[in-house]
Amino acid sequence: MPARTATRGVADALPTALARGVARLVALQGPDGSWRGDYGGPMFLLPMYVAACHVAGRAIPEPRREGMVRYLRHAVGPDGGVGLHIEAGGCVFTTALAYVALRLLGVAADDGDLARLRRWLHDHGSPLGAAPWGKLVLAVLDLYGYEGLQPILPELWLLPTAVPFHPSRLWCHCRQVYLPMAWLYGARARRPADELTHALRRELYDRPWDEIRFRDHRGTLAATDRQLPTSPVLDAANAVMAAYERICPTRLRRRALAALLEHIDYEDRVTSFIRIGPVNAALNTMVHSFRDPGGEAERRSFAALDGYLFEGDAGVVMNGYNSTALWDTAFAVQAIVAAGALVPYRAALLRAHEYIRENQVVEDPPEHRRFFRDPARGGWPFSDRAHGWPISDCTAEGLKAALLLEREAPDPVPPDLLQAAARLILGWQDPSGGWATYERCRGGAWLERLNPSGLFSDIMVDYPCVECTSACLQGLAAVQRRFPGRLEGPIARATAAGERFLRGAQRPDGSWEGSWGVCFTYGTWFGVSGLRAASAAAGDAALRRACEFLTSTQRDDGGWGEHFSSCTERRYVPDDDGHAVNTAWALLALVRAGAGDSEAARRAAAFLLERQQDDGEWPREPLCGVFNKTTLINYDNYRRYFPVWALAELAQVTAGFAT
Ligand code: LAN
Repeated sequence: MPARTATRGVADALPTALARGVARLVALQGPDGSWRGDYGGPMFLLPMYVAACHVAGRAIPEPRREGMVRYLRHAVGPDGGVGLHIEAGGCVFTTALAYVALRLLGVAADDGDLARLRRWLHDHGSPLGAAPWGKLVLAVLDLYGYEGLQPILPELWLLPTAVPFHPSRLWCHCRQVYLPMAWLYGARARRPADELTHALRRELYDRPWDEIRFRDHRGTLAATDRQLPTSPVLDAANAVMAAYERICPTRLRRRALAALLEHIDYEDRVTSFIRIGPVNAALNTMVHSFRDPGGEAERRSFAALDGYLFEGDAGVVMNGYNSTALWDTAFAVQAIVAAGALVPYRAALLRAHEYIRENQVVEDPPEHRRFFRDPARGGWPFSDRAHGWPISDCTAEGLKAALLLEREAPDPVPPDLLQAAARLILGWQDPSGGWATYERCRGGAWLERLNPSGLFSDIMVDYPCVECTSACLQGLAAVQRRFPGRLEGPIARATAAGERFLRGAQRPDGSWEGSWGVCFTYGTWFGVSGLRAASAAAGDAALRRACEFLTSTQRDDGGWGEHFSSCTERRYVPDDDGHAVNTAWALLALVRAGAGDSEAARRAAAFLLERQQDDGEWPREPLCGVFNKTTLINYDNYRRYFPVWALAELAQVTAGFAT
């Protein structure tokens, strides 16, 4: 019977594939016990770094400068523009910034790539139509007039926190980006123009600089840069703010700018100058350069910015975070342990455990309430302790990985800190039963109508999502197993509410929509895993429907390949080819939903086995990380540990599989 034989074939091949996959993973472990990888993709980051260097008058040393030029050249797409992310078609925001960055990095205006970029820019209406973040960076470089920006009012930070649109209610990434933006805008910070500035003004615009009436272009937005629906609420708010800006008393502005500086300094201090992310890392650096050129804060800023730079195959990129280390390490550990490789790779796993232990946050940020920060003790960030911002799902994955190795480790995470992690997770649960990313959701979804970015969806508040909810449920379940009787009531209540959230988020077709990966395969893996952690039985109707969704989207070759437009269109869009990472998520979901011995699971495994390279990893694929529905980001290690993890969990349930 062919199906039987095939099942045997897959089962027989699993041990070698797993051994190769695990050996490769272990070979890639860093000296500090962590895994980390390329986290590039968004195309606005590197130009912001280059702009910060220019504002500070810092030359970028070779060979780094050359690597950046190489990367920016590589980002020029077939249409001659640079996209919001490396796989997207051109948009004015990133094309204009890439152009300026290349010129600041010393490339001559008559260079072929620059000529193409210029042509693209002029065809799309010049930087006058760039998304607002682009206009701000250009304004700082004196390549755009501040009067052509929609106001970013510093005074909003002086309002009582009870005001429903107070900045403290925003998603922390949005809040921390608009904080230095408000300072730069409020202070009209501008690097003095020089010869290169004058040349750039001529190159960027299709008419003489002196003839441009920037004031008329506040609302100009090129079609390529418009990802959000138009919003009358935002238009009205902009009109009110523009009227205010004309009469704003100087003393009040001065007070507001001082308040912003206090918040900026605080963020710098509690993150060791790393900052929450790459955008405020670059912008806070600019603020320091204007405020105290050559000073200590500027020096520390650049030292920390170095951590965001990553030397990849295509050149030097600026990563979307200071590293992926905690996240990658927690997953790599779980994959290796699932593969049954604890014994042969004990030493590697113990080093990983040490990384996890040493990078748990052990103290709350000082005076955290005054600066709108949550407690952090017991949490894990995406990268490392110095970064200091714990995230709900990173905390849960750190906790799960730490618990997996606890009995092996000579110096495990103290029980008190394991429980602190659980308490932190409990405290972050939203009234909806779900979990958001860094904080509980603090504001209404209506705030999205005030989203000023033009480009990024869902940035205004921290929305509960399937991934974070599932990870938190899994983390809490692991803590409950480890400490029976401890936090029992709170964990049981949180689990029941979390389960309700997940059931409510499942779509009629059985899928879950992901927020941070592409897209329904990712979400469905988390949806299924979360329900299982909340004790849904194998025959549960929600799990059955999830399997139906997965089998209905499986390709003839056994794999799944999901196109990025799943995220923008918010429905499953198949790609032309199958992808190992999507297939791994789907296979993990099938196995956990109780369909490990199905034909679908066997065919998924056959797909993965077939695609594995001799070196044990899987080939590079289209990017499969995403944020704010619009921007792709590279999780380079996903193709190394997710297929291993999926095959390992399949091996555990495959009947007759001999270890
Ligand atoms: C990240 C990186 C990690 C990621 C996970 C932990 C993987 C996810 O499960 C939850 C969301 C989170 C924390 C996340 C959110 C958005 C981030 C911070 C990023 C994708 C890295 C860069 C991105 C950030 C928003 C980029 C700056 C752009 C803005 C629109 C502010």
